[in-house]
Amino acid sequence: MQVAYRTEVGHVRQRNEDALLARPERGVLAVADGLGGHPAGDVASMTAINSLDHASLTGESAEGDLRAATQAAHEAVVAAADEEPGRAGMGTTLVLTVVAGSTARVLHVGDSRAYLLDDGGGLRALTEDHGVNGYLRQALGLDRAVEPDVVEIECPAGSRLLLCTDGLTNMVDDPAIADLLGRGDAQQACDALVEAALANGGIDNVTVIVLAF
Ligand SMILES: [Mn+2]
Repeated sequence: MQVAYRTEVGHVRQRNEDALLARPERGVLAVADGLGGHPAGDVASMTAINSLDHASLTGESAEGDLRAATQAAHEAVVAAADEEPGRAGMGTTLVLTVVAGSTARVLHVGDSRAYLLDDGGGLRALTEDHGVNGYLRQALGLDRAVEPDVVEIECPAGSRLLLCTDGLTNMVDDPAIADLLGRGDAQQACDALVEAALANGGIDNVTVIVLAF
């Protein structure tokens, strides 16, 4: 498995409120998007990512382990929000995957997404948005229960798994994502996706992780 990742602030935003976790040696990868319009989105996404990094997840982690780690990350964001008045209401999306061999479990909360590109070029969405950024039905850190969706998928040789924030999907449509995700090696595909988001306006932070099987 080959892994590439990249995050960019884009052309408009002052800060990058996206964060990512890349522990390919453990088979653990994630992206998080601090909520636009909320204070301290960068603190929220980084707090969630740091919590997940310390959750002892591996590629073998079961669905219950992913849910428990996500609940802990949610509680960490809530606790961080309580530390300073300026952080009230902060939150973050999450897409988390653990990979062992050709099997991946994907968990998500919010409107960051995962896609699988098969070796024939077919693109399949693995996530269904929980609302849109700023109007999310659920996100880590908000004052409501978090009920992540979890799927388990097979990633055959030649397939590619994409994790990304809405800074990609609001700028690049699915047919273009399918085309760019299949290009070159994992790093070339990752760069092509990020550069397309920037070329199309780059109005939001953009974060992309590509896993090539
Ligand atoms: Mn975003």
